[in-house]
Amino acid sequence: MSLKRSNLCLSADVTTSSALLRLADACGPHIAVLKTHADIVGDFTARTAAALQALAARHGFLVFEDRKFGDIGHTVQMQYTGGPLRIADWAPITNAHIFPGPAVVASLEAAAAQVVSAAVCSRRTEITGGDDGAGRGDGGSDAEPASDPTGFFDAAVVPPPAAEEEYGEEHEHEDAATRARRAHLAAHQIAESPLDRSARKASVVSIATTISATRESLSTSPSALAAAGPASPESLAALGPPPMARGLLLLAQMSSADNAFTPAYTALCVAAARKHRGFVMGYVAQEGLNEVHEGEGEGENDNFITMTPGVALPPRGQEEHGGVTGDAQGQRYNTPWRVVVERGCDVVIVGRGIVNAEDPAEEAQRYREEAWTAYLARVRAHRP
Ligand code: 5BU
Repeated sequence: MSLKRSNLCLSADVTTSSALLRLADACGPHIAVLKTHADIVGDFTARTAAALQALAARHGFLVFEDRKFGDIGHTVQMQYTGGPLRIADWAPITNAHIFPGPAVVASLEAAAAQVVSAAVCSRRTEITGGDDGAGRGDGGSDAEPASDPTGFFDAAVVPPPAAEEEYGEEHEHEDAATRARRAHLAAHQIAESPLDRSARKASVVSIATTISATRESLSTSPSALAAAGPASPESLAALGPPPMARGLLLLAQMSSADNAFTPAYTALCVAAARKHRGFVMGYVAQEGLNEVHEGEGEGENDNFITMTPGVALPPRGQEEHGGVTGDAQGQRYNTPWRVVVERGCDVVIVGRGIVNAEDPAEEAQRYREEAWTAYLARVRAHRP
């Protein structure tokens, strides 16, 4: 965030892969996070995910799949790691409700740990084995995406012909990542998806299993910032690809009118977050929920990030007419200043305000400036 001077999350609520990738590429320089609803993208495949990861590494943003898990632990594990979307493979951030009980958090955490360790382990195996992936992953930029986002599919993930020829239906020809993934699926009794099978048939080498390994750093913690100051190609390159880590946001409050979230429920979310500080990175909420204790020995301070949807600015040039208050379907909007300075939120989530703009990149820049100005104002006033 500080490197890019951005606390903006773009909610890329579009229905095709090409629109998603085009938006991600155009707005990428202005955003810290890109939020997806993969299940509204009609042609979302592992290729879309891989292309998204390539863009995330190139522009230095994190991908947040707004899946809103809410089921028993066993089911959410399968939804997170399997099915047609394989969210855990490509989304460093996702979110969950805790209305089924706090076990949902522990279950997602265990699934994430397994996916991360399988990917890191398989990648290490590949590197040790000296495959052509050496030098990728940790800051590498193999298969540099083409400038046309729709062309990313081919450039980013389709392996060279030699690999295609080697690749067949037989499992013994699988690469290490695929074997690890298969073992993981077997351990969870999750069937290989049709997407996998067709991908294998099409000789696109284990896309779903190696995406993370090739597009995320093997490190599970962020690189130290190599440079301060505005983002530049050099400083972003020094940052490297996103670390191979997974984090969870708890849905503690919602933006929609007359929702059923009560203060008592929000308090349960805070309690669950505190029990899982290594996995829960924060909340989707309408206000900051951190408790900071003055002085030593007063208990562990909270350091959770608050990401806030329901944010919109008045149309450019019409600022004096006041803000947009909502849509016709219960959404309620606040300005970046209101949520960041007055309510203590950290990251503003903006969807239609940017997506429907004539020039989404220009509008993203406007939101970014407003939100970052508000963030600096709050931080400089030493407010939590
Ligand atoms: P909008 O176009 O800026 O209204 O989109 C907001 C996005 O944030 C959209 O993807 C919602 O699903 C998401 N959202 C929300 O609007 N309010 C909430 O409380 C939560 C998520 Br949680």
